[in-house]
Amino acid sequence: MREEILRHLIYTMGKDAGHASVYDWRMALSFAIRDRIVEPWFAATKQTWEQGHKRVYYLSMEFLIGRMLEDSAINLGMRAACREAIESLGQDWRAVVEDEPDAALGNGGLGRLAACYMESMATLGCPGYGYGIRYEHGLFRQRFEGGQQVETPEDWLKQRHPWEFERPEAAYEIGFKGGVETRNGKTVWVPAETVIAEAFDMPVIGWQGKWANTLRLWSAKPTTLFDLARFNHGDYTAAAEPETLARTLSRVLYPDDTTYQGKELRLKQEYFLTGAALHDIIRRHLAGGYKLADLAKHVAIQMNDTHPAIAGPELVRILTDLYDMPFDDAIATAIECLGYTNHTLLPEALERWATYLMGSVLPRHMQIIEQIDAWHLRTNPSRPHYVGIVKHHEVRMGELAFVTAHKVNGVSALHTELVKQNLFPELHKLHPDRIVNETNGVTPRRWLRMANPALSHLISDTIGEGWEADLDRLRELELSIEDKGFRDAFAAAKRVNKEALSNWIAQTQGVKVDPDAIFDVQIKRIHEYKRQLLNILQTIAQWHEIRNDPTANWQPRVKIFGGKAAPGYQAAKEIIRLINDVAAVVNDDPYVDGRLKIIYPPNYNVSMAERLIPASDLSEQISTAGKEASGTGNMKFALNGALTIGTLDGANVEIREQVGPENFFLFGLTAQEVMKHREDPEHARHAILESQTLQDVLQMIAEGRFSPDEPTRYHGLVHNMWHSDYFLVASDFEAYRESQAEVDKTFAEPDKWWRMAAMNTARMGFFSSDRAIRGYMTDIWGTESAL
Ligand code: DL6
Repeated sequence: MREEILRHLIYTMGKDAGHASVYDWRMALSFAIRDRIVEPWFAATKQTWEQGHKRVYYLSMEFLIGRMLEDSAINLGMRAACREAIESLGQDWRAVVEDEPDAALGNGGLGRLAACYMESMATLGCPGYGYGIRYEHGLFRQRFEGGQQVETPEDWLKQRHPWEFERPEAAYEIGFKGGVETRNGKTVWVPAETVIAEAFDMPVIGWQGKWANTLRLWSAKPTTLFDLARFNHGDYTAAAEPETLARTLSRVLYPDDTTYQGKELRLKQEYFLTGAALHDIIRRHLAGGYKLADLAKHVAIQMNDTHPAIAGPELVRILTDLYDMPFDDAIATAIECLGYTNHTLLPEALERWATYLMGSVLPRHMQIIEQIDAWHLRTNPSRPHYVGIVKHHEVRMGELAFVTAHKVNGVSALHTELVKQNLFPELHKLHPDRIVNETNGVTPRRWLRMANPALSHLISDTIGEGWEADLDRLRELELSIEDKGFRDAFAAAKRVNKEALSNWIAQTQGVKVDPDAIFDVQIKRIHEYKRQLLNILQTIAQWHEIRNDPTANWQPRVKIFGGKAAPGYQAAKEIIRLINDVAAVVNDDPYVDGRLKIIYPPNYNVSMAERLIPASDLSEQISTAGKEASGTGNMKFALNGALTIGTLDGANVEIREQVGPENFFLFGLTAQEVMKHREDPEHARHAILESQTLQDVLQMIAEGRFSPDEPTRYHGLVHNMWHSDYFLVASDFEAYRESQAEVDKTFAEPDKWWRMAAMNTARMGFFSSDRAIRGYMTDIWGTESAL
């Protein structure tokens, strides 16, 4: 490795060791690692061609991959060798690893799931491609100014990206707008605008380097580079217009995962990805010498949420308009190929496009959508009149995805039931075998082996090697849990991580925290349904109690928050500000004397999660029941030995079943109770009147205790708590507080706590993304491992 790093430093980076920066060393190391990936990558691609394996195509607007260097080294079994080599060259391993910017090509859970699934597909030898967009700017960077979120553009591509290969030969023309004509009896879409989608490939290497797949990201380029006539007339800005317009398509990731905005650019991005992917899929299929009638034998296409749901109409268009397949055969082929994963029930997140917009941006697709809708009604005459793809001048993308897919899946057992009962009840009745459940999973390679070396070593020392690819084996740890030596070692591993995190907090946030305190962590997007507000209200209550009785034996706590709010989401931004305002008061309060600290490091991202999760004692999964489709952070925490305080929501339900109810702090209303509660328009007022503590907390906020410079700052928030409180913060407040008291009590009994924590790690095998991908392979894709 040392030689290879030096070779790349000199011949790829053009630097000598005496003048190289950390960046140069990181690049040289990355290229040296990448070299080792290329061979298994070629071999896997070759085998897939030669043996005619069915390929899976995972279409997603988001792939939140984070950093690649250490992850790749681990999967190749080369972390130690890389570290040794780079240190022998006088470089600091962590500094080199941490020099890599996060590839933040996603908002949150949906995008991170796509990244975990790519890694698991490679680990399991499931031949496949991920298709996404190579956003020039990923999710915005977050700063705090006066406690308020400020967004600045993210620019991960400012530096060279060593993990990708540009493929100028893999480029497709993608059209928009224009009209539909009939020429020689054939329907022809004549677009008015075109751009080029150019491929950039990243190899995705599986565990132990046995298989590698491709993540193919599309970048937009203009069809006409330059308007020379305008340039010659001196109109330089206008001359560059075609280029600027085209590049806009892959310029930025939409920074909102919970509200659908109906923006033309977003629809264009969705079609840009989907159109390019489908052309590529068909080209590869035909190049393999197969017939289009056999497409579904060789191709499975997964739509990650409705964002690529234009895939159904696009595939029908390609098959009918370009290859003359009759409509009925085309729709049957499309359905056989396509699967649709639903990731949310939130009505505001369900995509619906105005028919005028769809008809103007994709006129031929609009016709085909209507044709599919009519075909579906014709073949399902009992379909109620209010059900359908096109209703009230809108195209409902959920219904479109449902109708054009042979399987529709939810992402946790509870969520899948709610998809059946509440989201698509009528379509479910018509197609009772279509909806299936595939509970989410996370890759243990990144989220345990890489992020938590201390615990990983303990696991390997206890049960031997190999658990990374067979996570159910963690159950073997249960045999050691009665052993005090093992529990001490488990606690010691956590302590190492907590010390490292405390040092990082001191360096970056300038706050000293006690590593013996409970590290209580809520990291995720800021949203009302995720209820960071409930957490901070309980924190205020705790602060108030400490102040009232400063000499009591309080269990020290560090409350850690992390997460971004969508730039236009005012209510979420107000919660961020409140957390920061409360932190400013609590952290400096001499009465508290360090027993309660609130830390909110800005710009939460994948690499921050890798730092925080292994050091956490308590995982906050406190969404209003029925709102969180699954969650995946909840899995990462429990796997790393944090105990969960949570509601019966999303995958929390299954986590609790797996780890045992005695190893989980449950509180709050169930999804059914939530619906019942909402029937009472006064639910918030009643709940507040029943809790003196909550009244006191709201009173303090309203009086400006945390915003002395502007006492009225949170009047709106407090008013909303009394009079609306859609997410039932007040109704769950007392139950949450009691559960938090139980956490304190349990933490004070280390023997009990570490038994519970170790039990969590031991019983989380089910949540490996390998199990999830195996489920997709059998239930949805009909594919087998090529290994
Ligand atoms: O399935 C991945 C992830 C789930 O774990 C989260 O519970 C869910 O909120 C998220 N969904 C989305 C889509 N839009 N919204 N909201 O990001 O998917």
